[in-house]
Amino acid sequence: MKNMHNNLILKNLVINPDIQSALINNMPVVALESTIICHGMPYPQNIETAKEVEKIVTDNGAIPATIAIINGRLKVGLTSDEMEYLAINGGEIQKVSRRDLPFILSQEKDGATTVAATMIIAAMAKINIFATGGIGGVHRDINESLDISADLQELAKTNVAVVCSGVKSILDIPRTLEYLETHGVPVIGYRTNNMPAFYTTDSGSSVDYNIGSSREIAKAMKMKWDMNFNGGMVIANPIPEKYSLPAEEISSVINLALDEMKKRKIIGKKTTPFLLSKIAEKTEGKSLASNIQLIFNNAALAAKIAVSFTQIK
Ligand code: PSU
Ligand code: MN
Repeated sequence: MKNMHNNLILKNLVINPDIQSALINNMPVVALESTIICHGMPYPQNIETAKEVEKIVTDNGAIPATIAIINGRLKVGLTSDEMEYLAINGGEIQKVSRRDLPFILSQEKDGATTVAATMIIAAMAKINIFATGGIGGVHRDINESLDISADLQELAKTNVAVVCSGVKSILDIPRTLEYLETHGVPVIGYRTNNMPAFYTTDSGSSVDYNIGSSREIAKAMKMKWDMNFNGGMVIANPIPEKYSLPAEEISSVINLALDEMKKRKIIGKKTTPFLLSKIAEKTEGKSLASNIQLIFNNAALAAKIAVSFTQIK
């Protein structure tokens, strides 16, 4: 079994040579996801953002590794043609989480990887830091839908730390935090006690630990994994104040989007992309501009943590 697994990984995992050599030489690498490109933002902002994010990671001393599935191959590091292809074909590309991976591979399809799937592939490549915008979570209608993102389960078992701007208030933030606690996933606030809510800096809930430096975060990651505790960490990095949106405005827009989702009976993996695009539409692009800025901010922090992690490893 073990050999089969290794062969499968060798055959299907394609790591860009620069990234591979960086990993072998203990140089810092930051994983980046592709659902955000295909289903999180419209074209051309998606490609512009994806390229700028890679540049920001580089400027902050780490090597970017955008992850996606192309022709059934798990790609760690995309060519600019591949990135352009994903960005242009956005909605046509399947959104891939843990449950989908075997099918996309066996059918040699393309896939946009969620936080969960990106963590899995990053861990296969031995990358342990990942930057994104927001993670999935417990949905507000949990009692009816039982909708809990597979991202949370992945954080419970896969050893990748995820830098994000918290969880959007399309989700039930207190319940998302309870779920993470149950599964032993710590939530670190970067220079804040407040759990950020994506477009705003304070969701009203608290983080578990307020840590002020990339080095201290890297030390906690190392300690967790040295203790053989499986699973990731959430590093919640609040949106820079000047790009945050007024809390009342965004909350009323989110309520409208949630009502519309109910009316249209949108469920399952369509839920998150639907809500994201409705919010962008209803804020006339203001939410998109904030979304882009917070990802930039997360990419920079993830790169700094990756650098610190290689220094103490
Ligand atoms: N939240 C965002 N933007 C996103 C996503 C979440 O603010 O683009 C994407 C991420 O890829 C995340 C996925 O992993 O949605 C979660 O989807 P679901 O809720 O279906 O698990
Ligand atoms: Mn879901």
